[in-house]
Amino acid sequence: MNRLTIALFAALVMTGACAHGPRAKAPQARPDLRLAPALQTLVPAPETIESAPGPGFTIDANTVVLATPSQPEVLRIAGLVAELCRRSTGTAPPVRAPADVIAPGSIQLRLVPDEPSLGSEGYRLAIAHDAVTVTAASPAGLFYGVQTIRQLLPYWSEYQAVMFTQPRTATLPAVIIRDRPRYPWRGAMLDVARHFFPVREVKRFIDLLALHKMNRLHLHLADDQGWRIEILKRPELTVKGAVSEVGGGPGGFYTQRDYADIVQYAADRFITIVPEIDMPGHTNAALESYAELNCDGQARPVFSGTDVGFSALCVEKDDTYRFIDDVVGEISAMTPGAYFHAGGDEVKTLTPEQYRSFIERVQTIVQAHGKQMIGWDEVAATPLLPTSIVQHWRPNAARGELARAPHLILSPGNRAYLDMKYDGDTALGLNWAGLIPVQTAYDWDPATLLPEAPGASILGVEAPLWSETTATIRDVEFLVMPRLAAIAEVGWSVPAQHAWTSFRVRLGAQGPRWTALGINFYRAPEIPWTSLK
Ligand code: TNX
Repeated sequence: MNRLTIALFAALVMTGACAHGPRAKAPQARPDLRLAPALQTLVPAPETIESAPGPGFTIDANTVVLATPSQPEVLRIAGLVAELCRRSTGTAPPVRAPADVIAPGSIQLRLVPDEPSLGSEGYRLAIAHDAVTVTAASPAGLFYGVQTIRQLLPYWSEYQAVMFTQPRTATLPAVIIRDRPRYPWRGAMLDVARHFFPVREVKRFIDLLALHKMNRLHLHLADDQGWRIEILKRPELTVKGAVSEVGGGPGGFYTQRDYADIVQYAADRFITIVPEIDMPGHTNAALESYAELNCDGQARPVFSGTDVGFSALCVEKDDTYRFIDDVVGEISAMTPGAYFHAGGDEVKTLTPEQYRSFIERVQTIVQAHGKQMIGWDEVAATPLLPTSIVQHWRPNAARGELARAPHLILSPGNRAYLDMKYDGDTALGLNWAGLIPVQTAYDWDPATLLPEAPGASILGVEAPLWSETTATIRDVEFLVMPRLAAIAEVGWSVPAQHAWTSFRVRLGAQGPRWTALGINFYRAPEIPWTSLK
């Protein structure tokens, strides 16, 4: 078998080294050019790909999908495979129970819980002439294997209502892929407070994460401009606190039913929702709704600007902690994931002592409701429980404090902030952390970003989208894509596969797929976008 890495192959394609690059090093193994389409369509890059002999697997009218009927999750994922086949060829293959011998023409999903080498999210995808097998130790691993198959299928498999005049066939290349994520935390954040996004738009955002094997969606559910989640014990939050947004638009909020719908949609794609209620600052919407949360007992007026740092809950009052207990309690009860994000950023009106004792109290409340507390990197100044997580965002945050954090999520503002402009001409977005062209979002290593922090403390990466300048999901998509794909690869792919020359080609190959999905992505001029045929 001819083994090679994506990085090697793409570097060869880019430089033309194979044929005529005088300064190019001789390749170790001769690349098998039949692999080109497979290698160039996968983002994030898998751990290893081996070319397999033979012509690949053709999906046609005889194809069947095999899944064990007693495993409902596997059966559900088999349904996704059948749907992808239908969109690729016009014919949906039946889903059947596997027999003892692998039937020719089958795509089989195999759950092998005692296969330790695959890890809890890894998979093995073997594509041969007569069969395709996805093997994983968990349903999540099978799902990621299916996302890989999806990126190997023609772009038109992203159109939902395909109707071909003649049934087509689609051929998957003969390969063996072994793949698993580098980090367990591969997330994005959507700020639904500065501008509100209805449930169907949040689902669209979730779809982008799923396509890139990301597994956390952090929802920034409250800020100065709006409170976005129904709390039954505190109804004024959504009566008074939800009716505005940046620029004075109507705002909005998720009912608890809406939230459950989002949680389920995400869970179906192996994505954990991480709810955030930012406190003690960024709380004007709460201070509008309940006068007793203010030290002077006066409710605050609605705010639809973009300043930060002016609002704070009254940290000396018991009312405040009763309020926090109600909010954390209801949200935690609705959230199956292990985390509650308590914000903690940009507090300019409290003393360091007030801030520290507030965070310690909140941490205890979060723990009492069975969750791990996450806080923005300002919370690293507070003694934290061993379960607590610090989300690094300020490029100049105190390194010593971060090194002591029990766990870290990396969202460096100058790399991972999806709301920064691409370049000086970008109309949307901010620039306080600098301009972030695609290569800047891509070319960094979580393992060396904070040299003082122990490697084991790093859970992974998260890309936040703050929505001061994005009023619709179309605006969000423009800032997020393609940089979300860059951060996804930083979080998923092993360092040996990390290479800009490879990534930009594979990214360019997403153009037709993203177009078919209707994504309003930024056509970064440095990316060789494949045109739609
Ligand atoms: C800083 S990042 C903030 C947000 C803003 C963002 C804009 C963080 C923890 N706080 O309040 O929306 O910058 O980029």
